[in-house]
Amino acid sequence: MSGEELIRREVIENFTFPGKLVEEILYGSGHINDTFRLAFETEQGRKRYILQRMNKSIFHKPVELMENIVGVTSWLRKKILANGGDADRETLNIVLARDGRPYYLDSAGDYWRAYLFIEGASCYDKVEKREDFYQSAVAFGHFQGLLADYPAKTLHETIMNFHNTASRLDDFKAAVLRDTCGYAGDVQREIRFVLEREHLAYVLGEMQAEKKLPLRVTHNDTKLNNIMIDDKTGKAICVIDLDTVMPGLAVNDFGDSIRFGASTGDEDERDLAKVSCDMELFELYTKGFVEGCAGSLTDEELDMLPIGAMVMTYECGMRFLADHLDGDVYFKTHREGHNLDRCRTQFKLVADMEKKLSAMNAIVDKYRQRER
Ligand code: ADP
Ligand code: GN1
Ligand code: MG
Repeated sequence: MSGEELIRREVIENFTFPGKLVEEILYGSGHINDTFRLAFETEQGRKRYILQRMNKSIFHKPVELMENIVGVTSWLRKKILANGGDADRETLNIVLARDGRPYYLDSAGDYWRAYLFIEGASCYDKVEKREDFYQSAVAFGHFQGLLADYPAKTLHETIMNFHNTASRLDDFKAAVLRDTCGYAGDVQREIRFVLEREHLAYVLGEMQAEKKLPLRVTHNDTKLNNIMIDDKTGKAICVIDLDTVMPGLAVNDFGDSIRFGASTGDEDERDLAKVSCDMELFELYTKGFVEGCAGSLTDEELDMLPIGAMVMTYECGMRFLADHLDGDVYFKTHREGHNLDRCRTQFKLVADMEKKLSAMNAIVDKYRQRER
C-alpha cells in the first residue's frame, strides 16, 4: 500500500461510515479539493459517500470553514424540512468523524470531511440540456433566498477578499512583478488585457461601499458543476461546494454562473473560436435567477447583473493568469499551460461580453418588468 493509500485507510476508519468498504474512486472535476467516492456494503444494502481532503494551502482555517458548513447545512435542512422537502438530497449532509467532529485531522496534517452521496443526480461540466442551466439559476437564486435571514456575522471569512476584484488585481500585479517562472514576457498580450480594463476591478466594490449594492449571504462559486440535477425530474435539487459561502454580492453569484455555463466553449478550450457568450443561455439564466430570487433583487442589483458577469469573468481570467505566472500553485492543472488556456477563454469571453452588453441589459430589463 502506498503512503497515500495508508493515509486514506486511517481517514476512512476514523469516520462513522457503516459496513465494509467496497469501492473507492477519485471523483469529480473540481479545481480545489481532492474528492473520493466511497461505497460500503451494509445490511441495508450499498451506501455511498463523498470523502474530501480539504485543500490546506487554500483554506487556512479548516475548522472555521467546517463550522460555516455545519451552520449553513443545518439551517438549510430545517428550512427544507419545513417546506416538506427531502433534506437528505436537497442539501449536503455531513458525516461525522468517530470523535463527533465534522472533520478528521489525519497523521499527515490534512483535514478531511465526508458527506452523504446524493444519489440519482448529476453534476455537469457543461450545459448539455439548456433546461438544466435554467434549473441551476432557479436553484442558486433560491439558495440565496433560503439564506437571506442567516446570521451573516457568524460566518467566518474562509478566503479573505475572495471576490474583492481590486485586491485580486493587486495580487495579479504582484505575480507579474515576481514573474516566478519567467513567463511574463510571453504573456504580454494577456497582461495588457487586464491593465486596459482596470475599471472593472473597482466598479462593484465602489457600489458596495456606497451602499448601492447590499451584502448578502452568497455562495461565491456558482459553477454549473457545483449544483446537482436530479436524473429523473431534471430539477436542480442541491447546491454543493459550500466552502465559499460568505457575505458577498448577488451579482457575483449571477456572474460566475454566466462565466462558466453560458460560454459556448469549455473553461479550458484551446480553440478560442469556439468561445463566446451564448445569449440564449444568458437569457435562460437571467430568467431563472430573477425568478429564483423571488423579488429580492434591488433595482441596482438588476442593473448590474451584466457587469457582474463581466467582472467575474475578468477576475477569474486574472486569477488563472496569476497562477500560471506563479507556476500553477492554486488551481489543479492537468497539462502544461492549462491555466494560461483557461485565462485565454475568460478574456475571450470578456471581450465578447463587451460587445453584447446592451443586448444583455435589454434581457435583464425584460425580466425586471415581469418581476415588478
Ligand atoms: P471542489 O471544491 O474541488 O470543486 P466539490 O465540493 O465541488 O469540490 O466536489 C467535487 C465534485 O464531487 C462535484 O463537482 C460533484 O461532482 C461531486 N460531489 C461533491 N459532493 C457531492 C455529494 N454530496 N454527492 C454527490 N456528488 C458530490
Ligand atoms: C474553483 O472549487 P471549484 O472548482 O468549484 C475556485 C473558483 C473558481 C473556479 C474556476 C475556492 O472552483 O473560485 O471560479 O475554480 N474555487 C476556489 O473554475 O478558489
Ligand atoms: Mg466544485
